[in-house]
Amino acid sequence: MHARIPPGQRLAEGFPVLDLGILPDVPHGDWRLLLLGQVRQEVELDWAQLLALPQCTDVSDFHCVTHWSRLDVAWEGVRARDLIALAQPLPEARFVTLHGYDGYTTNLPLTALLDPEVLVAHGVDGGPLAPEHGGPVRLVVPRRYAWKSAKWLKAMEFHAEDRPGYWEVRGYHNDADPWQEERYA
Ligand SMILES: Nc1nc2c(c(=O)[nH]1)N[C@H]1C(S)=C(S)[C@@H](COP(=O)(O)O)O[C@H]1N2
Ligand SMILES: [Mo]
Repeated sequence: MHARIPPGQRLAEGFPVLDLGILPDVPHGDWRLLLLGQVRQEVELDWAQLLALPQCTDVSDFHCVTHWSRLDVAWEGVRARDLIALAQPLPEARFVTLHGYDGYTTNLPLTALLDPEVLVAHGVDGGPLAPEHGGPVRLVVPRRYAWKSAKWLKAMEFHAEDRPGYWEVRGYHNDADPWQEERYA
């Protein structure tokens, strides 16, 4: 039998909020997403342009490194890979820094973001994404601990080299696979 919850995790009550404690005020009309760095085509996308792209829903589990998990979260948004295709990363662009409007950053290999489960999400569980959960728009990376799922997504920056993000420079594991318990480096 397969365990449903990764080692060291327990089910959360409700949907906890975890972040640096800075709640950026990003009205939908002011929200922009930039794709920049090692790309053929820099992209700047607004709310209407995001909604005009193919939308999808993906149900996945959400695992925070502080030991809570939330199962069967239905995220709604655009596949990250569809956005990345617009920017056409250069062959040397193997890593991505995700930037939030609160100044937060986290890093992932480009290949991790091309997984069809990875969404640039604006909805959750049938409603809009609340500001405290990263609204108007956040990243969702189901196969990694939740600190890789940048809230208030502002930019995706493509690099040749890996650049550790906010928690990664403070001792968190670079890869963050919950099933391997990759919590701290
Ligand atoms: N921009 C931004 N994104 C962030 C964070 C943050 O502080 N700022 N915290 C991360 C952490 S540690 C977790 S566990 C999840 C929590 O998401 P939630 O508040 O929607 O549960 O957001 C992640 N994304
Ligand atoms: Mo977290």
